[in-house]
Parts: sequence; structure tokens; C-alpha cells
Amino acid sequence: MKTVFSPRHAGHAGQTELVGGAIVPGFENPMRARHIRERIEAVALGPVLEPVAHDIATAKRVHDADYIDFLPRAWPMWRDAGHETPAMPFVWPVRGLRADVPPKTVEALLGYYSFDGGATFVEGSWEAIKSSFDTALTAAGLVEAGERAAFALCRPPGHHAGTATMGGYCYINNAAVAAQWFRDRGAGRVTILDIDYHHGNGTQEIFYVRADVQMVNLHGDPLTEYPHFLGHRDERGAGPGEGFNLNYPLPAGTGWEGWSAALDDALVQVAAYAPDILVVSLGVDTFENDPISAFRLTSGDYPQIGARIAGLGLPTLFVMEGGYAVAEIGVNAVGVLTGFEGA
Ligand code: OKP
Ligand code: ZN
Repeated sequence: MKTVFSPRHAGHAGQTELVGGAIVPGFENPMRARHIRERIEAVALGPVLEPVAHDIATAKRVHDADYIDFLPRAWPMWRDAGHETPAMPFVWPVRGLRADVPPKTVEALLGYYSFDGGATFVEGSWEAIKSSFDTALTAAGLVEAGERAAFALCRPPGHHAGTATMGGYCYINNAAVAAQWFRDRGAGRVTILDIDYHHGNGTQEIFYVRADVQMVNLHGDPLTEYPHFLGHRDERGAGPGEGFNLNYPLPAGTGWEGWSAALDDALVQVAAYAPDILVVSLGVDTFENDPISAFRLTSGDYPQIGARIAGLGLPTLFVMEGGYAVAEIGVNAVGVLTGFEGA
């Protein structure tokens, strides 16, 4: 399997985040991509290609234009406002406040365009965000050109990014951009299967009223797990999209037995939808030792996930999302890919 990977992810570094009231080093760090890349070479998964630059207008097919236009401006505005620390929002237009009047200062705009404080900016962030978008589209191009599958080693991840909001380490929704790109290139139906530990709230929001993109999500129950405010079982799509959004919230502590049973049910639903293309939002924070998650999958489980997905027999684009057990992230993510290839 070919991988697309950009060294430009590495400028998105030195992030901090608030955990329990304390500022700590960000879990979403450059070592993640480095370990995955090294594992690809160690197992000789296949060639690693650099992405081709794509027009950012393609991101505006699934995100609001003003939101996308803000992303490259966030760090320069923050710096010009006199800050030196990572740019982080701290006020949001939630219930009872107005979200229909765009504010003018960078501090306010960061809140206007986010749903939490988890998507921060440093100087190299935009270049990394753009490279992640380019990586997804370049890998999508490989599948479009006839590859059975391709791996977009995206960093930063994307599945929490909605129509006009960043959050949870995500800025541009790479999987959603790729799915829309396949549609625009003539695919009739696309399925996004999101197996990251966290619910792909951004992807769900983007496609919620659409029947042409099926969204299937396996994740920690939002009653206790991030992002908390979306991802319940009763969210099944709306209007023409009714029935095309499927959520499998699972309790903290879920291991292979419970998780794989949900996957098998999900795969039956995907097969029934009969998409032309499958996009997998690949997170491996379902791993038993993940520092911010609570499922109990083991490294030996990941190749089986890949094999079961391969059983669909669909052209498949894997898009990297989360996974924070840095030492094992390569073994686990690449395990899914080798399992897919071996099936
Ligand atoms: C991004 B992805 C829990 C804090 C959660 C944000 C997690 C974002 C995960 N103590 N912080 O879906 O892997
Ligand atoms: Zn996650």
C-alpha cells in the first residue's frame, strides 16, 4: 500500500492543552507521525510519497469559506496581538450568546471558529494543516487512479472539525474533504467509517442531512467520553440524510469482544449501503494503553480490524486521525493496514 506523508507536519509542535485546569504538553505531537512513518519502513508497507499541493477551494466544499480563510490568519493575528504562547481560544458563543456576529479580535475569532480549546496554533500550524489536507487529497487521488487502497498519514487529524468549527486537535476535516472530492469526481455514494476512539462530530455534522455520504461511527459513549455533545445512538441523520448516520457508542472499558461485535454490525450496514468508495477515519486511540482513552484493544487486534474492513471489497482510503500511545502508535496503525493487505 502506498502512503502519502508530508514532513511539513513537524512545524505543528510545542502545543499545550488544558487538562484538569493545568497546562500540559499537547498529546497530539510530531512524534506520533514520526513513529507511524518509521513503522511503515520497518515492515516495508510500500512507497512513501510526498503530497501534491491542492487548491484550498476544495476544503470549502465541506467547510464555510470564512472559516477556512481564518485558519492561515490565526497565528499571524495572534502574534501581532503581542502573544508568544500557542494561540488558544477561551470564550465561545454557546447557548444564550450570539454566534451570528463575527467578532474582530483574534482572541474572539478563535472562539467563534471553535467548539473547544483543543485546536491551538503555533507558527508552523497552518503549513501543517495545509499539508495534512494535501496529503488526504493526494492519497484520494491514488485510489481514484485505481489503487485498491492508500494511506493518508495526516497530521493534524480532522474528524472533529465541522462546517465552521475547529476543536479536538482538528482544523480541516481531511476525511470529509476526501469523501466530497470522490463525490465531485463521480462516485455516487461514499461511506466514511470512523474507528477513532472519539466520535467524529465534525464529519457527522458535515454530512448529517445528506444521503450520498454514509457516516458510520464507533466510539466511546459521549455521556462520559470526549467530545461529549454529539455521538449518541439516536442521531441517525435528518431530512434526506435520515438513516445514513449510524452511531455505535460503547462504554469505557470495551475490549475486543464488544468492539469487534459493533464493527461487524457496522460493516453489514456499510455493505447494505453499497458505496463506491470507503474512507476510513483511522484512529488507534482504542488501544488499551492510550493515555486519553478507555477502550482495551490490544496490538494483535488491529490487523484483524484491517482484515474485516478488507472483506467489504471496496476501494479504500485510510485517513489518519488519533492515537496517543506514541510508542505503539506505529505498530497499531500500520497493523490495520497490513491486516487489510493480507486479507
Ligand atoms: C482527538 B482525536 C480528555 C480531554 C480530551 C481532546 C481529545 C481530542 C481527541 N481528558 N481532549 O479524536 O483523537
Ligand atoms: Zn480520538
